[in-house]
Amino acid sequence: SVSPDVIAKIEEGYQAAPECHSLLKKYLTKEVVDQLKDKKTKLGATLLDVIQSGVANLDSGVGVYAPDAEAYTLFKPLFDPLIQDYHNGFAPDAKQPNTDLGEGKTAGLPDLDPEGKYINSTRIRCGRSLQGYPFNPCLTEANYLEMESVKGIFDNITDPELAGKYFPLDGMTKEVQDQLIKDHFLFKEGDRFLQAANACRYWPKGRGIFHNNQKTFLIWCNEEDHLRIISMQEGGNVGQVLERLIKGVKTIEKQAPFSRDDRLGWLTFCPSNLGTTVRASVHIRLPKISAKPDFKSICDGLKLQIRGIHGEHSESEGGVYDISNKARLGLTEFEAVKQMYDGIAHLIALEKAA
Ligand code: ADP
Ligand code: CIR
Repeated sequence: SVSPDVIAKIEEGYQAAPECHSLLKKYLTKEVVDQLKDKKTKLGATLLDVIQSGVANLDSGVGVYAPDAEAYTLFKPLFDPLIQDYHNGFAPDAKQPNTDLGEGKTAGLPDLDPEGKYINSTRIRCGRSLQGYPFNPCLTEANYLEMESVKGIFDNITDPELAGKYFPLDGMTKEVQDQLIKDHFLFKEGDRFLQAANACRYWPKGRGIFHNNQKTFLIWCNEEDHLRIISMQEGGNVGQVLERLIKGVKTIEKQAPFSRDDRLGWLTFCPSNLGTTVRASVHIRLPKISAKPDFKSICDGLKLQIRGIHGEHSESEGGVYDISNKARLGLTEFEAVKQMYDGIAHLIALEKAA
């Protein structure tokens, strides 16, 4: 059973949240606390593991993480309404459609900015969890090291466009690491949301990055998710970026079994990434419309999310915004990319007209 000490912390966490605007705050009601505070997953995770990041970081947008796959069902009374809110109304009885990455459809996504006036770069990423392993807070040091051995798969990536090398974080010079972060290729270090979720233990062990020579195809190992598979390049050619991602995902999934849930699709540590796990983004300059007070609500209406130039929780610099699809669950991978594509086409048309 759950120790009185942990229950006290859960109750304190509930009390401590009044001035914040996270989805955790919105859905962690007294009833939910009372219903869930005594529960433990088979691996021993409690409601405290779910909520502690959002309790420690009152500026969280979401505020919860799933310590293991079972948490999504055991702590349903918290996760279900939160998932429904984040993912555009995905109801408790809704089901993620079958995977459709968009093979054969990428020609329908011609360059969004052929003159190169607005878009600096385009990136599409997806996450995957290795079957048989829980998420960060439940992983042991030995697990991290075993899981990093997926790097063996990376040696079998022979397509000349994708082939590259794995660089472990452990032993990487600070200089190389900082440059990779600055250039938007590598995950940052010391994310306080992940740290408070117990997701950075044994760092940098088991963490690393694979990339091809051109750094247009990259795979993150054991940061927030077991794997993040990324395709990116300069300019606005979304079709090309997606084409490369599809090639990469298909190569890797032939060699590693990934965790998929019938209802929630591909499983991830953060509920905001469930389903397709796809975040398709552009780094874009829209000086006229982004200066207007209704810019955020226009993006909301187009189901787009705005981030700063160094990713989540960072600020815009030089008028460049990271704009992506917000929802990842309840639609196909191709539809998630298309949501970004259509929304950005609309924003560019507004900018031209302004
Ligand atoms: P994720 O996209 O994996 O959820 P972040 O929002 O933290 O995580 O972004 C990770 C990195 O990817 C950051 O350095 C961010 O600037 C970079 N990035 C995101 N979108 C683009 C893009 N369209 N072009 C270039 N870099 C990008
Ligand atoms: C937060 O709640 O702000 C962090 N835990 C990150 C949540 C993921 N954000 C998102 O919008 N996909």
